Amino acid sequence: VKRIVREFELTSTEKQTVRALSRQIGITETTAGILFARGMDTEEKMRRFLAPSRENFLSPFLMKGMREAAALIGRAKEEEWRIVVFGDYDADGIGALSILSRALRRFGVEPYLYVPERSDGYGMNRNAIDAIFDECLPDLFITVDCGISNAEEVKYIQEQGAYVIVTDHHELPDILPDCIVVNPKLKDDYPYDNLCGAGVAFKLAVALLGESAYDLLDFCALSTVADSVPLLGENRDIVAEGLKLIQSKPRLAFSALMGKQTEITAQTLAFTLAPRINAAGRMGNARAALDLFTSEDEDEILALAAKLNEYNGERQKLCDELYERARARILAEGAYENVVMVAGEDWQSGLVGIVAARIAEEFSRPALLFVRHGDMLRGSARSIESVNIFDALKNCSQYIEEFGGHAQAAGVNVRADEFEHLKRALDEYLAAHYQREDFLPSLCVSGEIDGAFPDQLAREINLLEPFGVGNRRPMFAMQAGKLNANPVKVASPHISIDGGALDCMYFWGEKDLHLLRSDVHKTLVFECNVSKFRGREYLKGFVRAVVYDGMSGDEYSLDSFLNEVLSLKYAKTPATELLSAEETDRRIAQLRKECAYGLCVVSYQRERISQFPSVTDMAADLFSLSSRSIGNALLLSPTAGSDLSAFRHVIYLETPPSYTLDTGNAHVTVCNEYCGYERIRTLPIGREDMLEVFATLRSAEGRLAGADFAEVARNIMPLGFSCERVIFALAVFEELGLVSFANGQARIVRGIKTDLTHSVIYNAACKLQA
Ligand SMILES: [Mn+2]
Repeated sequence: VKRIVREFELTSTEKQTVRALSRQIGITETTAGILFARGMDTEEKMRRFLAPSRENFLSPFLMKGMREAAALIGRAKEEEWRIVVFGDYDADGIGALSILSRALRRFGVEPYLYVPERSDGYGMNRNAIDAIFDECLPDLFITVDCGISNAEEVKYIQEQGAYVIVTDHHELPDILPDCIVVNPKLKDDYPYDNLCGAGVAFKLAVALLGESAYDLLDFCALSTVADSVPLLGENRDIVAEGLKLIQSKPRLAFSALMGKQTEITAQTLAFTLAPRINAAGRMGNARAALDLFTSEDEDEILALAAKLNEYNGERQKLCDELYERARARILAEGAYENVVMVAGEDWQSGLVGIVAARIAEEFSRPALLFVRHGDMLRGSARSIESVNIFDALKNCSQYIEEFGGHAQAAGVNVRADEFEHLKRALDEYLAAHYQREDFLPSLCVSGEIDGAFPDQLAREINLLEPFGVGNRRPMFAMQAGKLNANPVKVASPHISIDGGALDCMYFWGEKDLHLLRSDVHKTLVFECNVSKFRGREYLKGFVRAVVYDGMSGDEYSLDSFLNEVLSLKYAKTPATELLSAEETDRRIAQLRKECAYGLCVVSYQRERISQFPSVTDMAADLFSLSSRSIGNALLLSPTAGSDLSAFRHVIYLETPPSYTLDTGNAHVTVCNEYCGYERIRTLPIGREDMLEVFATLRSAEGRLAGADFAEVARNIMPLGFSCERVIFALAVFEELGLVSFANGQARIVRGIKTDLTHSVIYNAACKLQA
């Protein structure tokens, strides 16, 4: 079950403030509310946010150490020192290297650039320093996007007679390097702490060159988005200005990476450009990305961009494989704790972070993926928004050799023999410090829309761009009943929803098609976009999720009956344990008390639930599970063939019409006191009964329209049969080839000779009636 949470709830005083601000600025109250919730609580802050600009840039000299750094570089130029810039292998580090190297060259010094590869580890290390001294005997080391934790290495460099300037943005360790340090997180007059490494390098570039360094903002924008720092404050100004630059005249390196994409937004930076730059480092060739961004040779740029595209394709493929392998192992080992932890022998260490993020989202819990190196496990932790994994690790540090990172992501090294201890400790810590709701997959909405989507609001949303961390594109909720939903074309997994208040697209919405079309009450969670076509503006919704309210129960009875009938086609017989209602109820209560994961309760009738006190407080999913998290779930009227194989317990509240669900190795329990197919059991299905329906259907040909058999039955209600009879007959006749169903229309196929006993559904139904 997915949870809908509101981005903000305003008190009545806040509402008044927001209303006043919305009038002063001339924006809708909804937009003003969103801005208010994101920290813009005065007119000035709101106006500044709505018009991001270089005018808002802060002076680099407010940053501690900046003047000294610029002065030392000035001296280095005078005295013709050899300078090394030492960076990092990710898109932030590469961007920072590109910015500072270009700025230095323009300033009049030619730097030697060093980018470590992932296998060397993050930050400075002695091997790299030795190699650099061997190669060019530098007089000045400048770090970008790293160095703040390298007090020892800095000392080591100084001992060899070179100066060091550390520029970084990471959290300050207890012991700072004893050299010139530029880091916005230092206590200084610089009011904004959230620049990325490239942002700090950009500030140094401005300190050296003044505003002529602004043509490097494209690199800075890319790194800012890639490093997942919040897109508020100065970062927002940087990204907005960088995007303008890329939109007006993209650098060849950028346009080559973008391929056919012409529209560029913060999303393009995040999902097209940054992954390609990062792919180079992940595939063990960060140097290629650096060369791409520092080269002036057109042919070389095109060749390197092609190479990065190739790396990215390879990276995607390897990630998909690693994900499948990790997921298979997780399911085999069972994911029943508040944390998902798994280790592999030959997994690629450059990819485990990406896959951990995917696993964390799918299972809606923090995920830690490790690669084994001898007795050590080196891994990446990724968390869900509501859980601070860094604090959790800190509290379990007695089982950890080494870790570092922040609330959402961390690197972790543990001894192999501490793996289980760490897992248990994390599980217990998370259970003690978080609520159950924190682990439910949630959707954050900024407002509720009923009726048409306001045009002004839609246009204002565009003013909130660029979107990213800390400033998400707002999602809205809309209540809906039965919807006109169809695949965009035959066999497409994408769904379009027409009519109603707003035309919507739902990518990969196939799984919810049944729910969308049925009468039950549900909530659509969607984003709204304005696009221009031939001078006209069009509003379109993009559905991100459909959430069944878990309550309404009587309107889907025909859809549910159709599911029951269709399930007869695929009967299996798993080993089951039969229990009385009382025993079933006790079992469920016990399992739920023991663990929040791994139990799926299945019922074919909503009304049944009131007979089991152990489940009445559970929110239900209808037709199919809305999440893959394996949290304890209640599933109503499951679609035939639904995959429940990840659960360890599946409990039916009634004898099901057939065992059609994929329960894998789960322990299957059935309450045999109730019947889950009462309607099939009492349906008139004698030969004569069936022929009667068939004759009538034949005479009604041309009127047999509907999205599925349940809807066809509803549409021809006046024919004098119950809908259940029509649904059952259509399903049987279709199986026998007497009815074909396509494009929302059932047709009678003539000239077929067959017999009812050739229908699996029919035979199964007869058996249920016997
Ligand atoms: Mn960084």
